[in-house]
Amino acid sequence: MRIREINVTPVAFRDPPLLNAAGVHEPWALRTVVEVVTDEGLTGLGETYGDLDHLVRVRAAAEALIGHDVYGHNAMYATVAGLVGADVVTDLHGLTGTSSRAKTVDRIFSPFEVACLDIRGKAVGRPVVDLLGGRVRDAVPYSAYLFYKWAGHPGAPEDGFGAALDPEGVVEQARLLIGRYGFRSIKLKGGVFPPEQEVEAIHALREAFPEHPLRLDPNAVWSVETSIRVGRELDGVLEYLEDPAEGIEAMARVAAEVPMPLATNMCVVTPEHLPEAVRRNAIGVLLTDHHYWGGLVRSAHIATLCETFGIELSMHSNSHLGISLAAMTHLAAATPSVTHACDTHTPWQDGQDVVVPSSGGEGALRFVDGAVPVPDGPGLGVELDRDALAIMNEQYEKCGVRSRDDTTYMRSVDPSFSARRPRW
Ligand code: GKR
Ligand code: MG
Repeated sequence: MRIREINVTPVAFRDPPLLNAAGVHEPWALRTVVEVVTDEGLTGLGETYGDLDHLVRVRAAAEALIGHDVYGHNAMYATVAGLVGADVVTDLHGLTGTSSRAKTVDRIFSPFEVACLDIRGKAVGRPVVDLLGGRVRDAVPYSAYLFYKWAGHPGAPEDGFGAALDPEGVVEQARLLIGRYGFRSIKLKGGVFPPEQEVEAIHALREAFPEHPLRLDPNAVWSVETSIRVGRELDGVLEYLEDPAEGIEAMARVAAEVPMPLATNMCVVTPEHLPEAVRRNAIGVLLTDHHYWGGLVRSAHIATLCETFGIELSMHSNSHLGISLAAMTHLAAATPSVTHACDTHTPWQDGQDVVVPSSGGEGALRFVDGAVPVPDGPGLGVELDRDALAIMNEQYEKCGVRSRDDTTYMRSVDPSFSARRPRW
């Protein structure tokens, strides 16, 4: 079955002012929707970043992949790799680690691989999880992903989530998300306020939610010394500490001195990083992410490798829509070593989406007790909502944002803001 056509559509959707170490989310988040159409009339979906330099490369890859066999992932990967030179895609927010040629190839290849798996599942009438080895769980647990945030974007009305700028606000936000989705783990995005204030918020969460595993992620804005101090202070409180310091060497120094495992989606972001991270014992948990680990199959291979070296798995997310949530859910459902609840930004999209479930109406992509039941329809189990896609594409055309840049947006509000690392 060969690829006849590929539609690449950039979209924009509303995003609340979520604070992080790089600045603050802009009012519009970007994604790119990839739709692969075969000569037999089957279609498959993929979702990836919407930043302009990435979009340009995805479009070039889409052209180059016409005519490929949807079962020939190795040939497709080689074609994509052949398009990428020494210049690499960087993320302006800098929260997903360093860029490299390998990571760039993996990022571009990923949505096409997911779309072809969607097609292959539809062709045989089986969900994608079955193409990845079959399910080891029926539902994938996600964590309540908390962010410090303003009540609304400057100059705009308050959004429905309210402000969260102190421990009380953070606990309130946790109650809201847990009340709506039933999450059973909590992650706080840190690196926004001095570490003492974030430690205070974690203690407040522990008091309010004594049974929920907790994580804190300051996106590498702490020095090694600060990371060790905070790690020791939170002994017995955190399930894991995510990216406290920058780079494998610094993480290894912290890991040797703190009681909890360190997790990362910043210092180990391509297979090239694994040997050194293993040799130095830098991490206990890898937050995998099929969007930059080269799709679902390559992510599953990395998971097996991690298992060999005793590294547990969780899953990383950026602002995303339902195609990504479906793909993440199929992957996590087929991966035994994903033993920690995965991250998702879904609650922050507040119902905006480009897909509807294709199987069982309400049955797919719903959160039940904080977990998404694995869609059991063929392929990813989601269908494109063409009206929603057209609206979001129009939003993209009009919104003016072309690449995510949390720092510049933050500086437009607070000119003294600095995203330097380490900050504390
Ligand atoms: O959405 O602001 C955000 C997050 O900070 C995201 O960009 C990170 O990449 O979720 C991510 C993380 O765990 O570091
Ligand atoms: Mg992280």
